[in-house]
Amino acid sequence: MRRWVVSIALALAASQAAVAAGRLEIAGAWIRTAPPGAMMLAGYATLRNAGDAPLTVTGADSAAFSDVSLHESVEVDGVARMRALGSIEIAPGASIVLAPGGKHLMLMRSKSEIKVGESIKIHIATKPGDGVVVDFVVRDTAP
Ligand SMILES: [Cu+2]
Repeated sequence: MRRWVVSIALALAASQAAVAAGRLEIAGAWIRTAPPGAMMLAGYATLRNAGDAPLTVTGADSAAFSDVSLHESVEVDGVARMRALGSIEIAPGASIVLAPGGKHLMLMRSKSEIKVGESIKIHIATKPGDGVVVDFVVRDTAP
């Protein structure tokens, strides 16, 4: 009887530890359409840390693209430019919005034609953890 109680307590502790670690939730994931032959596309979503420990988004990858990276649009001397972001830290309970004109996923050289309405899987890598795989829907406008 005693042993059962101990193992149940350990199982509870383990599941609580899993929740305590950073946990990424993604909403409204979409990819903006671009003219045929475009070398790059951009992906947008809201990334929320649903855990109670800090979480770092370290990058992203997808079988559908040659390269995926975290970018930010910035204005330098009145000219819109983009710069690569190494990683993004998200505090417990906080959200980061990837949206046109700001942070985004830069999707380089799609391996096949990207069509409106299609869903494309992108893996968002996190530390700690294995990250999450999210379906990004290809759309002309924000959801
Ligand atoms: Cu970019």
